[in-house]
Amino acid sequence: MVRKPIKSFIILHLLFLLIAGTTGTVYAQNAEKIKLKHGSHREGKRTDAIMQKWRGNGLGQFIHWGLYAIPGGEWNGKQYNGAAEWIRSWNEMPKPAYDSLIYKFNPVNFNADQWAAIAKDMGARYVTITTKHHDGFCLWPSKYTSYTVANSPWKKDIMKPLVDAYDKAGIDVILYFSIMDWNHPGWRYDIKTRADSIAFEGFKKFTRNQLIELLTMYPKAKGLWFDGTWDKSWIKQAKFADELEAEMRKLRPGLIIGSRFRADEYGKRHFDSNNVLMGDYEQGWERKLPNTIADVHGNDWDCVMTIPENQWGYNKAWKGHIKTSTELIEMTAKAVSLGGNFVLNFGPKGDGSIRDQEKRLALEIGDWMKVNNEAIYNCGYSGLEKQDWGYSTKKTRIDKIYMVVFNIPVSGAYRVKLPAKTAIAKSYLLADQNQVLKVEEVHTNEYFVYANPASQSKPFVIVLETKKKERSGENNYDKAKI
Ligand code: FHN
Repeated sequence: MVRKPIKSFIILHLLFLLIAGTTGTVYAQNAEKIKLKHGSHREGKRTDAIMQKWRGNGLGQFIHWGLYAIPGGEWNGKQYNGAAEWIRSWNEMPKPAYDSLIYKFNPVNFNADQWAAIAKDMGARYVTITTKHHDGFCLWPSKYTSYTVANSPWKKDIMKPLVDAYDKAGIDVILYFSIMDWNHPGWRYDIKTRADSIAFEGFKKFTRNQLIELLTMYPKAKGLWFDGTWDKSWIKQAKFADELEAEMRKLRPGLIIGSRFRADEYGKRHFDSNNVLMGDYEQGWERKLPNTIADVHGNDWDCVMTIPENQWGYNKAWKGHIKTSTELIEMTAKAVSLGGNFVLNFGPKGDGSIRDQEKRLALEIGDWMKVNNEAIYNCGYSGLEKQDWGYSTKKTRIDKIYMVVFNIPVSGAYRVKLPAKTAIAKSYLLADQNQVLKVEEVHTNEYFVYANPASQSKPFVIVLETKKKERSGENNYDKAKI
């Protein structure tokens, strides 16, 4: 009788310590937080429908297209290995020669519907297109500079047909925009003198005008993908960039902006001085993927990837390692398994056509996606321990786990460790749901799923339908231990 109140007291006391401990930590963390005017304005992921759609896209396409596609990495008969879209910055390339490429921009084979069809067949659900790369050449007829398509032999807007064609194909468009602009007289790497400061003020107005112009001209675009924001000059513009971001978001509610746009007042980029992500998703995964879920800190993210080693714009000579479709599919599966999207870059030629190798890869990826996209679209981190056979993904709010298999175990037995209180209800091949697979529980919550390895030459997907585990379910191994 006397022991009951004591027990309750202890429980209450423990509960108090627990709550006090937790909130204590929160207060401590808050106390340590730096007061920021221009840091992140949100903690945690966006929850609106537009962002949820973006999150579930899984696979995207990147397009780098501009004047650099005309030389394609070659100048004066010599092929250079650097990234083709950077050719203007090379010593060998005289700047006036590059800038006058505008008079050669006449992509007679450009067909926006064909580009969109290639992306659609590949299974891309969004596309990020360079409206303006570092060279400053605009693929839309901006009224704020003469360095645009309007003054090329082509004369016509490139962005409008692209936005319309991709949108018609059901592919969301994101506008790539380089803040760094080698063509604008006011742009500076750094601001060291009063003259720099005056020049850069003009450049800031120009940048703001162009961004508002883009959002106004292409209202179907879902977001902006910023680049060239690493220079000291831009990093010093925390207030301006923060206000501009707010202005753009007000103009276009739901607009998606990654973490590469602005720095906080201490010059911190991507993550502010309190380590909170700035923008709607992490944009730091360029030509690399995270390895574990811990690497992405609970944020949305996408990975942009080149097919060759480091060429974004069209380079006539693709040297070094060129990725295979299987590698690219594996990167897609890995990205989705870690809660991100995978965005594959294409660099169309100067005449507007897409190189054959890119078309072939897109087709191969598309063939795979047609059978297996259920494991990619609207999927994310499964919570399962990584196994050597490949990557697992999971649909949100549905009890299905997808095992995307890249390495077939010689035994034909695929190890799966499920969370506590979860069991496998049924397992089958995604490509052939009639092939129900044998499942064996070998330890508590640890299973072997058996699939016939001989018939598969491409990556394939095993589906696990899961259910709540019934209490009585002991397995042979556990019995042996008793
Ligand atoms: O310098 C650019 C590069 O040319 C390319 O556009 C990539 C794409 O993510 N971004 C920059 C490098 O980070």
